[in-house]
Amino acid sequence: MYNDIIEVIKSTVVNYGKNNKLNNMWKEPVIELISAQNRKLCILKKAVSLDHFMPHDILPDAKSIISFFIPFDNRIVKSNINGTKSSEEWVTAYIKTNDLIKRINDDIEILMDKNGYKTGKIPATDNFDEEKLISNWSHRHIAYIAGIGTFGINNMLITKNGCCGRFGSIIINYRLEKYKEPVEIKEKCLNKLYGTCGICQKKCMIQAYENNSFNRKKCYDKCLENSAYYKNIGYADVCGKCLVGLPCSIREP
Ligand code: B12
Ligand code: SF4
Ligand code: SF4
Repeated sequence: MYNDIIEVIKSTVVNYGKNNKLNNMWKEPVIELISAQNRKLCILKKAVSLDHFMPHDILPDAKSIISFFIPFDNRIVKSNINGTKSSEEWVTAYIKTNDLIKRINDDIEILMDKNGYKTGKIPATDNFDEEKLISNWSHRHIAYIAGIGTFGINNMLITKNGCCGRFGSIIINYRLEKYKEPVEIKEKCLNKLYGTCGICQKKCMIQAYENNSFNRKKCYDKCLENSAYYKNIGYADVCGKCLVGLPCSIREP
């Protein structure tokens, strides 16, 4: 079953791209499975908020969490470097990847259903409080716990394929025979490691990272500006200027 889960996610990415003629929009996904009883999950209430769900709040009989990262192709990342607006490619990648994640969730549900198991599905985004701008399910904190990456000073989770891409997570009541032993994942952000770099924060044209704290509201306003500008393509509250042209954009720095 483990292999089937990995295969379903990988093939959904490839087939969705082909069927929608998306010209290699994504690289191969990074996937990890952790136990729904993983002790590290207790950081969620502290690091995110007391309102953060636990796996059993989504699926009462939760046994495992599938965490995955879908990296954008280099072409999408490069397209967003210049200009003050997000590129059309970045906007399209956001819309299509959210839809792809929905498809992956559905395909995993079909696989689980066929084998007599249940699935708890979570959307890629838009599951956040409009006032606090915080979600009750943080995909990247789950990915951090699953060992997929570490947080950069731009808040992004940096994976072995960089930070440009999108995360998803799915809860299932299928238990693996054995989960990977938790390993301490090596810090990837150059600023956290050596006090150097810091390019990401300087890229923000509205100074959302001022005074060592992140101004979510300012950032959201910028994302809404892009969303209004590109409304003919679809809904995309994006920006991403502080993710591109960095040593950690497409690979581990
Ligand atoms: C709400 C939200 C927003 C809000 C608020 C963002 C924010 N930083 O809080 C707004 C609308 C402004 C926004 C903007 C963007 N978002 Co957004 N957003 C979300 C959403 C829905 C929830 C995030 C959340 O609630 N986080 C909880 C808060 C408390 O934590 P945090 O902001 O992540 O900050 C933590 C880290 O910095 C962490 N941290 C730092 N160091 C360390 C070390 C350790 C050990 C630990 C445990 C934690 C830690 O501590 C902070 C608190 O815990 C997620 C989807 C989801 N449901 O997960 C996407 C998501 C986070 N967004 C994403 C992206 C890409 C963006 C944008 C680039 C827009 C774009 N697509 O072009 C910008 C970037 C803004 C930024 N620099 O943070 C991606 C992130 C991809 C990645 N590589 O990490 C996500 C995961 C969507 C997805 N499905 O992939 N977003
Ligand atoms: S650009 Fe540099 S400082 Fe910013 S997150 Fe990446 S490695 Fe860290
Ligand atoms: S996403 Fe844009 S507005 Fe938000 S912090 Fe990054 S560069 Fe600034």
